[in-house]
Amino acid sequence: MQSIISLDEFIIQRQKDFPYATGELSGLLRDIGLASKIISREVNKAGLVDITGQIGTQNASGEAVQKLDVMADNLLIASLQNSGECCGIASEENNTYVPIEKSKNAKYVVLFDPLDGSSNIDVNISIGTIFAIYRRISDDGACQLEDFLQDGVEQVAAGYVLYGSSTMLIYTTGKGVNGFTLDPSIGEFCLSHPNIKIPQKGSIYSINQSAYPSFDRATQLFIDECMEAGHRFRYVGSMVADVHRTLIKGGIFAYPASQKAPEGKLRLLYECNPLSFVMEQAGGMASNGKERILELEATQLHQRCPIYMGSPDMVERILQLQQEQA
Ligand code: P6P
Repeated sequence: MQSIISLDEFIIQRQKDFPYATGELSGLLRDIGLASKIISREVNKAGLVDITGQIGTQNASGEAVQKLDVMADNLLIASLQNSGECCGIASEENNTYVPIEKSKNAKYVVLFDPLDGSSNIDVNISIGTIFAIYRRISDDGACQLEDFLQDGVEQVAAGYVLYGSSTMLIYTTGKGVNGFTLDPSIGEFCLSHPNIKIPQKGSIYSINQSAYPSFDRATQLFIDECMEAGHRFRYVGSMVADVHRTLIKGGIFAYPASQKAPEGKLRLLYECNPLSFVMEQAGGMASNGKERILELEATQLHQRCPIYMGSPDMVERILQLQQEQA
């Protein structure tokens, strides 16, 4: 039987990569993995709402039926609170950060989008959880806003879970990117995509082309070139799904600025930074059209930024066009 390496085994094996690691980061990754398994179970039965009950009602066991993104948020918070390794969290579902009192002196903070693309659940399109882990910079005691407003280059780990035809967890700790597929029959994430590397060139472009008229000239020229080159157009409308396809097959995913969204739509801290960390660790690039995403200054928890990410050849071309049009 081919040897199965579970996420837990892999994390413990790789802990040796961090000589001073005290196992706290490993514990956090395991906690996120656990929460993801439960979210996967709930997402996969979302279509059975008649059996599980309408949102806001009580299900057969008398539990309140929650919106899945609220459920995912609560699950991740509960899992991270139990871990004892996290002193605070920030998420798309909470206006401000949430200190964790019982582990207020812990070393790490976690930011996440608990269920990105959740509007796609009703039509059974893949959705995802995105997470970023930082070492706190404030002194011991309750975490501070500064712990969350760090540049993307300071991330100690980041990744995503894709709830698709299978559930996959992909993460990096700065030493490459590895992907794990959930085997529901044993309830384990198993190493399925070791050392993921994005193709240098790509022939798939993923941008909401319906917004073409409101894009800047450089982006319009880039889209024109993609069409002239005969590139394939793929756009799921779920960032984790579009970025994962880009990572595996090559190409470019972009959510540019537009007249309607001058700063773009996607959030820097818990969407763009973690996915850019993964993309760069897989040999790709991620930019806002002028600067590296991971070096953008964070001033607000929910700030947005334009993003172009994927195969270096394609990202470098849009950067060249931006420079020419500046
Ligand atoms: P649009 C989903 O709502 C999301 O936040 C991302 O997952 C996705 O990439 C983007 O919005 C899609 O936005 O404007 O193209 O529908």
